Amino acid sequence: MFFKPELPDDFILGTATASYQVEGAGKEDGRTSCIWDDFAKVPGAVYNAQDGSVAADQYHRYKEDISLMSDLGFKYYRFSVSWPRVLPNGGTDVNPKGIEYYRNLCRELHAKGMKACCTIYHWDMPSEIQAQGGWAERSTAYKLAYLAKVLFKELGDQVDMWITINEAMCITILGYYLGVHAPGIKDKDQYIRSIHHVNLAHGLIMQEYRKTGLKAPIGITHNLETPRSATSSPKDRLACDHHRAIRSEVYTMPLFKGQYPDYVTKELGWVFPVEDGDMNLISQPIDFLGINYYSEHVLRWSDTALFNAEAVPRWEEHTSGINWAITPHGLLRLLEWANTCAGGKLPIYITENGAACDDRLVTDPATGEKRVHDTQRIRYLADHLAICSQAVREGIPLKGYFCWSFIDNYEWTHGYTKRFGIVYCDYDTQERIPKDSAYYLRDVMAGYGD
Ligand code: PNW
Repeated sequence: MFFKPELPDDFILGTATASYQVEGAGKEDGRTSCIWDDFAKVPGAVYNAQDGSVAADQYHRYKEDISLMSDLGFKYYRFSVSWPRVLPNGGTDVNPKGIEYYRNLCRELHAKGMKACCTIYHWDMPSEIQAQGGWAERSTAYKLAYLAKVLFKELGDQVDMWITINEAMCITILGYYLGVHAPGIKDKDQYIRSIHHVNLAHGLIMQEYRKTGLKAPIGITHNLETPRSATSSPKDRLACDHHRAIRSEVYTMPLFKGQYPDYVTKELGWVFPVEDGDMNLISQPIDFLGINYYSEHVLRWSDTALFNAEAVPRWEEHTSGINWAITPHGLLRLLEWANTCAGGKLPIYITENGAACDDRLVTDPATGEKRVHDTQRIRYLADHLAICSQAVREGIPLKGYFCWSFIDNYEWTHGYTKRFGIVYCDYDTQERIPKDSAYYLRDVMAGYGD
């Protein structure tokens, strides 16, 4: 038994994917390799060395996918652009086939009465740009801004909503400090530099965009973390504050205040490679803030743990696929915090939320239909949508929600073993099978869902 989420009539419900995770066609029509193609080849980096060369084959099946989205009732599709498909080898020559693909995708969405939400950077950096230093180098920010300029020119008449960059935290911490995501670097100096260069890239893209006079809203998506303290002790609370400064505020404070957090610059003594004018570029007004949310951390102080914060045992149910705690109320706390940071008036979208579950494909004995009864995911989505309606009631300018993901896809280091889709992908046949959660969202979008 679920409650129907009470959402305003103009509240957007969409669904999301990212280029490397769904497109496939890794070597087709001029696309060259990206850092995830390379990382997948590093022994032990990715489950079974799986890569995105085929994935859910959306490059060839976008019409079928959009038709399914539209049948379910979605009005928005969030996708991302593959940098090496549009600019092979990370150069400056535009690949017409790459542009054609994204124009066709947008046209197909519009033909179905849907809107296109385009993320410019969702992690698939051309290998050549990494070879020149990747995000540790300032020049990379200018190279991404060049890609953005190309996209504004070539797709500006088609895209209804732009997102500059997806999850700076994952790009920097996972990619350059912990080394668990591409490019697999573990280097504190490169990590600190990468933070500033990703922030700068966002600012440069914003500057390019405002020059074009295009009117579609543009924003950035962060996976912000506001951990909850395990106890009420000041020390444990401090550990959470520190964690939040490192995981969230090194991105949000430059964006909203034009400065880096004191804890990081003064107490930790990190020196960001800031040049004159950078902070003004980074803090230009945006049209909305995108937030990706999966789970809330609970932390306590530790003298020995990284940044003095360590996780504690949890009581909540965990998702069956990836073992992340299910914490819908954490989303409300996060929205309240983010809304305060953003000044209280900036539209906010949840640009990703969803669950990896242990999905089983079954055949319905009565009808012979293939089905996936993903009850846990339905509950997860329903509980988070209920929080969205509560946030709206509290006056938070939350304008929409994109579920992650439309279809099962390449889950980075986990390869194809983790399924986040509301649509099941049979990777042997590329058959799409809507899971029960897809029918649940269909009912919500039709005005029911209870
Ligand atoms: C986000 N972590 O990634 C991404 O935006 C998606 O591409 C991804 O599929 C989705 O969340 C689900 O994971 C993350 O290890 C990947 O903390 C890893 C982490 C967080 C977010």
